[in-house]
Amino acid sequence: MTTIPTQAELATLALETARRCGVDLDAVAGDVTTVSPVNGQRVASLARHGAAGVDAAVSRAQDAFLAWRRVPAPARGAAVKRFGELLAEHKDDLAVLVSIEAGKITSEARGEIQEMIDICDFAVGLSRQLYGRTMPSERPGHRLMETWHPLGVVGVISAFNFPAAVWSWNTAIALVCGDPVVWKPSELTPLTSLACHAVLLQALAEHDAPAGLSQVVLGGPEAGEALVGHPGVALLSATGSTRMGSAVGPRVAERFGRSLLELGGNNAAVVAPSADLDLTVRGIVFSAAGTAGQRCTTMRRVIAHRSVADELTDRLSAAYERLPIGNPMADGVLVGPLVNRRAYDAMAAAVEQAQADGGSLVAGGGRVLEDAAPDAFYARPAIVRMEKQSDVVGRETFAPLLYVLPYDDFAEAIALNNAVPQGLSSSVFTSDVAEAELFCSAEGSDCGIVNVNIGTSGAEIGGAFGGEKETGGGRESGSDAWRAYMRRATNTINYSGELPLAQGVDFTV
Ligand code: UN1
Repeated sequence: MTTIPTQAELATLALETARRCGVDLDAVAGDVTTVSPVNGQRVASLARHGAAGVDAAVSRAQDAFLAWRRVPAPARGAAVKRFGELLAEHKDDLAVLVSIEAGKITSEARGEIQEMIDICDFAVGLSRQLYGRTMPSERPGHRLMETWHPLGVVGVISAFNFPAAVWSWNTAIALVCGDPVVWKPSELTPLTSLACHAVLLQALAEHDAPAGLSQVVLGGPEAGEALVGHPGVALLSATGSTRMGSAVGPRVAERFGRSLLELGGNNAAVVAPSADLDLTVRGIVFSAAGTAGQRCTTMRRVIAHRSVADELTDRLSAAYERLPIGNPMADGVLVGPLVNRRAYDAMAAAVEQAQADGGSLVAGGGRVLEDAAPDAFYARPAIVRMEKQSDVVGRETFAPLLYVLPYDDFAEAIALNNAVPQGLSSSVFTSDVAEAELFCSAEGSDCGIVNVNIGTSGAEIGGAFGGEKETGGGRESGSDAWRAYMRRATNTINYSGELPLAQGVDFTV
């Protein structure tokens, strides 16, 4: 058991760390109290910029756009390169803030900052590779090509669980694409956002970027709604619950804006009889219990062949027994707190419902460290054996709660994997090449992320990140996700001195 830091210890550490990253705390002081999930106590009191703040920020960003879109993309990349260097210098500080505000263990908090450094590297390379295509024209003496141009202001709404990295995926790419960013971070993680932003501002200032190119607006739903509805926001990138996404998507579509939605997941692993169980157990435990079950990619379901389901469950339960739970910043701890009481209550209610549906709780569940941290919510990661995929299994409970379901043939396993409303991430553990290929095929998993012999979480930034169905369909981060941040112009250039019309149309006057 580890000692839980006191209110004064954590608050002092958070404020000193934020200051070291360049945050002007006086400028953001206010009366909205933020709390650390580590001890459930006050960290800071900060301002709320709200809807009026959004208006002002978007209008500054629109001005910045006019200047930034004229800066050559590789020069924009140079500013992002500097951002990556400064992130590396501040890696430990930013990770401390992520731990304090999101409750992540140090290794995962550092991983989140590394993910930011990685996306900067990616974006710098991308700044020289914003390729358009050329196509053969059907007309003589004509050239047909496409050019990608900066799009406009990008609004980013991010969630508490990746308080830094998700913004950076959007921002690093948006900046090289020539777009300003207005960020509405989670209300639960304001200091992390302010610190990340202060580091970016330093990089931008060193590269003479226009004022207002990157802004943070602190606030609650009213600020989020203002950003979503603002006609000056060309692309709205939102990460959060499916409920939030179903409000955001239509609202942006109504004004013909673009949205990029990264919503809930209900990620499963199929475990076949030929799976290497040592590797499988390690893969599942990281994806299901890591980050205290609070990633959108967290594994929430295991669909195990009936012949291995008992042994797998026993081995998972034994591993769960050994999971050190406690102060996320202490050495050796692997499971930190849930974000708040609501998250714990949702987990407890889901465990109860699953049992009422015929499931049996075989590991974990329940609260720990209640005496040491009465205002914080540390939960024992839980495993529930289920015979059937009932409604509660189809819902995303944002907590370390893993359902284990049996299957008899592989087609049934694929059907179970796909039989939920969400479509973010999925895995198959197998040594059978045909099963692995089938799972990855058009008839296989319907998710945006489909893995073999690795868990559902912890994706690298180089691939496009996102999922289908209720996950929202957006793609962020690597591959060609940058295209969402630019507009495409198709150019037909006539150097023939004649005017032949396409499709052989004759229009001679
Ligand atoms: C999220 O939980 O919103 O693949 C993002 C992962 C991380 C990103 C998660 N790279 O788990």
